[in-house]
Amino acid sequence: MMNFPKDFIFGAATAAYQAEGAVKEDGRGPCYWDEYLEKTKNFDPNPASDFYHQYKDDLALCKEFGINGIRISISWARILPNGTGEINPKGIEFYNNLINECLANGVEPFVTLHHFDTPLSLYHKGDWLCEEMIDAFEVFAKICFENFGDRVKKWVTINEPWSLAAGQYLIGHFPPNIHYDLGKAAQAMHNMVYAHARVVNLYKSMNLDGEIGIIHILEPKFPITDTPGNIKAAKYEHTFCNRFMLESTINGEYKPETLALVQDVLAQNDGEIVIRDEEIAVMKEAAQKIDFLGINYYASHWMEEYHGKSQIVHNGTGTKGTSIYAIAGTGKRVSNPNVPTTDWDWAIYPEGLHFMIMEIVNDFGFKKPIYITENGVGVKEVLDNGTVDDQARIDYIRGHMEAILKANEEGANVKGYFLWSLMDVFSWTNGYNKRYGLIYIDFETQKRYIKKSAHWYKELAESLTLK
Ligand code: BGP
Repeated sequence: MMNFPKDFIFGAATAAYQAEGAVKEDGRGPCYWDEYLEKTKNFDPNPASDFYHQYKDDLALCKEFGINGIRISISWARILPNGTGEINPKGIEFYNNLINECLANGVEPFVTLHHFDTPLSLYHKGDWLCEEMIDAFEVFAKICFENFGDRVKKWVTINEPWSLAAGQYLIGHFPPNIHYDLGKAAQAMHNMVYAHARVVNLYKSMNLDGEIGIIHILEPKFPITDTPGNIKAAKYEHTFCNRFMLESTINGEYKPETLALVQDVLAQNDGEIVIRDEEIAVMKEAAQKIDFLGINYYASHWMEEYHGKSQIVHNGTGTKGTSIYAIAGTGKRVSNPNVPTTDWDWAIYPEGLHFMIMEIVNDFGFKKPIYITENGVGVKEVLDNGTVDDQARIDYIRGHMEAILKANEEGANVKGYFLWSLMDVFSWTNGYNKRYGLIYIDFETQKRYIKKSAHWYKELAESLTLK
């Protein structure tokens, strides 16, 4: 039996594009996913979970089920339809109402400014690879702070720089669908952390009464067996995906050995990265000023040495065993026969979350609060008698909660957990059959149904005890 601190946040997460729908309503401008999905017809992101219209009901459910925190993100294109320029008053009105509704229900909003949804005009100018984007992001952030900063006390600058950069320039399943361009991926990652830093410094200069941080996806990499080649592959992946981001955020600069390793990977992939001294100065200032770190954790990876060309096959259908991920200059992800996986080949390994938290606490000496801002399991589910018996989700959450409580006992300061996701939502590259929610959505009727896990979560939140 383990106890949670009294003020622990039992939260659930959403993101604007994945939950709201209403992509053409009330003056919202386009984001790049709209253009891409209209063209490819892969999935229809509209009305997603219809959160734009049903947020009041969803927040009432949060209250009913003991959920005292919610991650929402602000759709940049709802506030600034062209990415820059004129403000859309209807966008401001929507988020004012949404934030007020959160507070009225006793649900603390953790608000993300960028969750994968760059406005179309800025995307076409180069997205995170162009300076104009970074300047525009700062302007957008200021508008949000000015309009919502009196009530929002927890801000997140950017969600998962690594996943976004990898999706756009390495895996290629996010627009602009570029494959194996590690140079662009690394540059975008660095630019995002620099943009984050500018926004942290801006926020702190505004003397608002709140806290600000960034969210990183952190998936540890372990050698599949302890051969020197496998150990090196794990170290390379871990450094490129995790350390590169953690050092830039927590220390405000890259260690020489980290930079050397990243440069080595880039050299083997005809890529390069530009990091300016003035950017590092801004990042160092922000590193002192950030209030918390958000960790998204879903899976761990086991690595094998690899000397071939880069090759990635994304399992977007839930057909178990179809993923391939091998990168020239780093290594290949392989499955660990002792660790269960989801239908999407994501290894279920709570120890990996504990491992990453402790690395941050012990290696980085990070003693500020940590929030687990996403964690959850994607499952194919069907409604049965008005509910879903999602025992697998309960087991998944319990395992990860145990890992968190163990980390806290060992000196970490994890202050909250946000299940991905509050309700079933649109999944960027998987559509609608990969369900994560505590609340089941019938996407035809948009009716909500309570899953078994929601009842379990309520009991946990109310008792503060993990039995
Ligand atoms: C994270 C994203 C979320 C969400 C989640 C699940 O990386 O921040 O937006 O999508 O992963 O991923 P997926 O929907 O691909 O299963």
